[in-house]
Amino acid sequence: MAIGQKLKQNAPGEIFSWISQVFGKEQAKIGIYGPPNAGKTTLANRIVRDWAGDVMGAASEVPHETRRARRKANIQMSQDGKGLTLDIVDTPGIATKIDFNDFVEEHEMEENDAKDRAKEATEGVVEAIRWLDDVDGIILVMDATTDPFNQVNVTILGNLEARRLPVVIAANKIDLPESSPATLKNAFPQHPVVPISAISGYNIDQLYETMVENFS
Ligand SMILES: Nc1nc2c(ncn2[C@@H]2O[C@H](COP(=O)(O)OP(=O)(O)OP(=O)(O)O)[C@@H](O)[C@H]2O)c(=O)[nH]1
Ligand SMILES: [Mg+2]
Repeated sequence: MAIGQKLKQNAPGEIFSWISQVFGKEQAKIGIYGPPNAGKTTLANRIVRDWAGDVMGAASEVPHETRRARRKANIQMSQDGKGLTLDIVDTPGIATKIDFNDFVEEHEMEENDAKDRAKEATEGVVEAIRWLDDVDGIILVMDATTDPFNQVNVTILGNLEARRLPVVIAANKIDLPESSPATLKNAFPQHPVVPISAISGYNIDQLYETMVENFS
């Protein structure tokens, strides 16, 4: 089909995305999802630093550090001559139970701070789920030292499969001796699983390659 013909058939909003595809600069809005503390923000920071020299947000060993979704637009990624322009959305950790007592007992927080954090974390879960309506693909970050068949992973994956959203699973924290990326690969053979260490950057190029392959 001639270019003029194609342009005439499309609404103006679609033209940019079509031109982008023709010239190999695809555009995708990618949500980084997963349970609290899996390393989502650490990974988002690495992607944003590697490709835009910027930072996304604070990472912390206390769960529910990210309680509002954060977005960085126009991250230009290229791998093996293929280009992809990403909007990255770092989402709050999705949990099935949020109890302020856990912050008091396990992280020595003041009761009022813990209650505020629990309330914001609950709102964060709702916000993360809402963002599913507005993304083109997902990086699902799992902690490779924990059981992959937890309720959060299984629920998120079920939701993504129903929406037919492409997903890449990042099996994170493989720098830790107790990690088992093979367990994650065996658990989810229907999806690409890339073992990484977001903190050290180990195998991160493999993740970028898999992102370009699956999200282009
Ligand atoms: N050993 C190791 N620790 C990691 C790695 N990635 C992240 N962490 C640590 O795990 C903790 C949680 O990291 P975050 O990036 O805040 O995790 P998150 O998924 O964004 O957490 P929430 O925002 O609370 O949902 C921090 O202490 C990080 O330093 C990794 O690859 N290896
Ligand atoms: Mg976070």
